[in-house]
Amino acid sequence: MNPEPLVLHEIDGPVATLTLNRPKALNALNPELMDQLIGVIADLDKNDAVRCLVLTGNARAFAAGADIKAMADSTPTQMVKEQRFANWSDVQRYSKPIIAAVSGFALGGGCELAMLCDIIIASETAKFGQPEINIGIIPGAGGTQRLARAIGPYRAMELILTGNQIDAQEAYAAGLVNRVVPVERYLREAQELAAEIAARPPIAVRLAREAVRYGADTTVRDGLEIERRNFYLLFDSADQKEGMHAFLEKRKATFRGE
Ligand code: DAK
Repeated sequence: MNPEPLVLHEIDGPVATLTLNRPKALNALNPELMDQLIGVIADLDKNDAVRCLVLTGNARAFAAGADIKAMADSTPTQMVKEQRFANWSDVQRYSKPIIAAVSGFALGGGCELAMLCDIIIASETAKFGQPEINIGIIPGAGGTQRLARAIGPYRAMELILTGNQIDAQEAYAAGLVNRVVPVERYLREAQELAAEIAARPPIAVRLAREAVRYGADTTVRDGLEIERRNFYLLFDSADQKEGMHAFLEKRKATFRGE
């Protein structure tokens, strides 16, 4: 019998929900789980019917970080040979937006995984932090960079040097999360937002996302260049013609992703 998948997924219309499934280990992110996660994202990317993804854990934990047991006795040579962690950035590589629906712990690699997503919806019980310092390491999947860009270098520095956690409201005030909702609602809220995005023209969604993402990593000047090119490119899409003519004809547009 096959073991239970470490990442479950279900598709509801244009929205796919991916659930990290190691609840007993607070969804600690071991290499097998990350391989499965990237595999599911890559498969869904090829499915044109799916337009937006939601990534979640459970009420107690989104993910409490990379699996400490799996790396405690590792050597640098082993990590190089196995290309350990090399696939983490693939979470961002594919074309569809991903909304993180976070409840409970999002720590270390768990916080970094949430930050690899495009939007973060938090339950009131969510806790974010980069506690790596407490186990003798530093963040390795973007914590020192993405967190500093999201909440500012001073607040990020405090979190990274102390390893302390912040709650959902603090994360919201700092700009790390989009919305904070009651724990009964966080997943539904993310799925509803995903359905809203999924109703938009997919190629425009894709190129808008790409422009925002590239822009976050480059100069304003280069970012503006990418924005302008992507803008021009959209005039080759049927959805642009449909969107603008539907507006002029005072009717609702039907987007086909072409
Ligand atoms: N790894 C492995 N197991 C974990 C875990 C983790 N990160 N977090 C929790 N668990 C396991 C616990 O060992 C425990 O297992 P059993 O003892 O029951 O077998 C079970 O989950 C429940 O945890 P606790 O008993 O500790 O539950 P509590 O409610 O008392 O505490 C806690 C919850 C979240 C405060 C605590 O579990 C905790 O402090 N966990 C560790 C948090 C942490 O230090 N996270 C950072 C890990 S380092 C990179 C990519 C990523 C990374 C690095 C590089 N590259 C791309 C290069 C990421 C690194 C990290 O995330």
